[in-house]
Amino acid sequence: MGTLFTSKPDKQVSILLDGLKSSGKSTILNWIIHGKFIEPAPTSSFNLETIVVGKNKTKVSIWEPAPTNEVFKGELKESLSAIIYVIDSTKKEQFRQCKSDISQLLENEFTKNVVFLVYANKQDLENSVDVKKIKLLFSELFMSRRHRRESYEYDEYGQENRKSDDRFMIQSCSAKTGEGVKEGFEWLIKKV
Ligand SMILES: Nc1nc2c(ncn2[C@@H]2O[C@H](COP(=O)(O)OP(=O)(O)OP(=O)(O)O)[C@@H](O)[C@H]2O)c(=O)[nH]1
Ligand SMILES: [Mg+2]
Repeated sequence: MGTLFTSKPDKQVSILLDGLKSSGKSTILNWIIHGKFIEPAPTSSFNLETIVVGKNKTKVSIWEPAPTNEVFKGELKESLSAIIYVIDSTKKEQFRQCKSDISQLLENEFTKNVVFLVYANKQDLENSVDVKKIKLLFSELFMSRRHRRESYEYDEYGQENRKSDDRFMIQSCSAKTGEGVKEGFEWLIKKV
């Protein structure tokens, strides 16, 4: 009887893989699932991949809706544990849109407790914006009072001390070479 249960995953988590068109979402997903570069076709409706990770056999479902598939994103709300948002680091003209998308995601009630990983992708390309600059531009989004809430601790006098928000990370990566993809995903899995 016991052996039947040991093969079952202990925990199940859903991750939303979001970002603007052609930012590299599917290519990153291919690295996470297959461990190598595979050229994807543009996503037309959505991609769903499931893997089991870690000693405690966490079943991870990663959903990549096509950027226009808002209805589908809505359906995910309830069960979401984490969001991965992919930025094309070569397209600085899109950064404003990316920031607005991330803000909108953070404003939702369903994202209150999610872990948030931003991949600054396409860092292998010469015209990519340096990840330090991207961190400067995007970190402020995660400093809202609500998102900071769990990042406060109190000293013995009841004084509030700010801690860095450890449910959020910006990871430099290239889905062409694979650099940084694994590091980011492993961080995320530890947090969910
Ligand atoms: N040089 C380089 N090319 C990349 C990188 N990541 C993705 N690409 C290329 O960018 C193109 C778009 O990648 P996708 O993974 O399909 O992007 P996507 O965000 O899933 O696109 P949609 O599903 O259409 O929204 C492909 O030709 C990839 O090979 C990267 O880090 N470096
Ligand atoms: Mg895609």
